[in-house]
Amino acid sequence: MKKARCILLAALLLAFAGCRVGDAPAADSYDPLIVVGFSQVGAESDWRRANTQSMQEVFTEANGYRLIFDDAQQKQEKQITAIRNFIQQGVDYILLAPTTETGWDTVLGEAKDAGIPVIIVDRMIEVADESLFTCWVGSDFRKEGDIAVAWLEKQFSGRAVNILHLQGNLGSSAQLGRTAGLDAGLLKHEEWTLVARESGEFTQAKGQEVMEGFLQFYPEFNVVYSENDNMSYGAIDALEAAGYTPGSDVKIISFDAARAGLELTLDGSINLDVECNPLHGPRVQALIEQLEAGQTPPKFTYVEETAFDARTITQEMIDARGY
Ligand code: GYE
Repeated sequence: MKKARCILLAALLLAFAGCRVGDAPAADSYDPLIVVGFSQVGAESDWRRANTQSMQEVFTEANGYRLIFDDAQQKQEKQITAIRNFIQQGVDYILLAPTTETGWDTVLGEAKDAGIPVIIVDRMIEVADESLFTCWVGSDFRKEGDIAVAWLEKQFSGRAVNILHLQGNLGSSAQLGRTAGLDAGLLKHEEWTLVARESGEFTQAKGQEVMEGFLQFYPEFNVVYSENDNMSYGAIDALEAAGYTPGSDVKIISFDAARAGLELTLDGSINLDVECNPLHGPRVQALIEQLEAGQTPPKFTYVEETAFDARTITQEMIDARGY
């Protein structure tokens, strides 16, 4: 039995011990639910919203859980505060979708001292001591970058590639992996040039703003490598307003494969959308069930992913997806 329930049970027993006949404790003072505190990055993208929804759908009272949800608005300090609050509340599990990879050692040390297992979701963390978290489930972001680069190689086969690069939040695994994939491609191909690179913070508004800035300074490009769909939506708007035809005179590579991203792929504005699956709720639930049963789940679970090419995508493929 986990800590929150133990504390509640102890309180209940004390209440029984001290009360007179007729002083029955409140029926709900023993909490049979598994209490999970989830520190979410924010609500910056379609991916993120689908991820939040997936977690909220699974961690319900009907399923035996009480979910304490915290939106950190893309700020690591807010996540650290949220984790400290979860520790104070004596939750059974802490779920963390981390903003950045580094900076977690102290607060996760506090969770460990309190005996609360920590499950990392989506992005990865870098800590000196890996016993600070129980397990992780998420995507192989470097592999996603490699998929995009392999597509570019095939598409351009030796012709000049001039790339405008919209990065995600700097220091997040999704940014680091997707950028590392592109950097490896740039090293391998001397006919590829990185024209400009800047973070669009994974949002549509910032993606548009950064692309508008690029367009003022860099007229020579034929590829936009945008590290998520929302930035791609913004970039496409900026390109169209400047008279370009995204998907045709500029190839657009995007990541996530959210519904709206796939619709833009179907209509040809995005040329390749590399999948990043946000439906982690059931995966995390399975990990908790294993822990509750006294088993040791795998330390790292990578989700299988694919990519959608504008030339082969169909409406049925879009409809078959849950987000
Ligand atoms: O690609 C982006 C989101 O960490 C995989 O974060 C996630 C990324 C996703 O904001 O849209």
